[in-house]
Amino acid sequence: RPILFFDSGVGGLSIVGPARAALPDAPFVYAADSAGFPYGTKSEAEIAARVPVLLGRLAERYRPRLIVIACNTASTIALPVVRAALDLPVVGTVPAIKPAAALSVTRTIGVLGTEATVRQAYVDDLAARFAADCTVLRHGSAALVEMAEAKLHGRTIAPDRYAAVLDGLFAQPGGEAIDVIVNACTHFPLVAPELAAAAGTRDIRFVDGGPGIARRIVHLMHGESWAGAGEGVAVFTRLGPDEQALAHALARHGFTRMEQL
Ligand code: DGN
Repeated sequence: RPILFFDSGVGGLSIVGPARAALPDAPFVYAADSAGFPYGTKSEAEIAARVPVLLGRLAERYRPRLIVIACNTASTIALPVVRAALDLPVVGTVPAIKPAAALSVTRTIGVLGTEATVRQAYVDDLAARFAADCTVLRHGSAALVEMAEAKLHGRTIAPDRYAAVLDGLFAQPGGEAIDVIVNACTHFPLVAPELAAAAGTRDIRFVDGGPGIARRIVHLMHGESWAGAGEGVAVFTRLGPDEQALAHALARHGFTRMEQL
């Protein structure tokens, strides 16, 4: 039985990377709600209604041992509803504010996510619990999600568009002092080199939830063994030419079969 990863688009691949490195023999299913993409501009009610239904159907079809919601937007909004609806372990992805607070020297942290994620009370709670002595500035960017998707489709994006996204943090009052940025959307580590280049001469460290989630998965899967060789299936809620165009990027992550839900 596989480990199932879920995101609205290709962002969850940034979680799959470290997870696969930690558990190379485990079979993985990657599920993308391409018909519902993007989540960042949807309402809380829409996301809370949509995600548990899709995960229920996916759980029925693929019988996973574990579900990883590899999407900050869906996790910060729908994690409790999903856990209540499903009878299997569910790991969520939430903004890596705790590791960011451990790293920040200036005690000023930037949180870069979708518009939906950055306005969640969940983020206030994380900031209050783990970064109480820090200034936590937030910026929601739908554009950066689209840019990461475009990159995986093999399209080129002008570098100044990345700089414009980061300015959404740096241009805020106090933003000049930011020394750590939380990539609080799973799409964003996919454009890590572009973001680092856009930060220019600023000394910024970027953190995300991937490594922590990989450790959590290893912990939950402790003692499980797999006979196979880590085969991967990618499943989409809509499987058109746009999704087919991702075949290369998916194959690089070990997903060699594509299916429609
Ligand atoms: N990758 C998702 C996240 O981590 O929030 C959301 C992307 C989107 O659908 N806008």
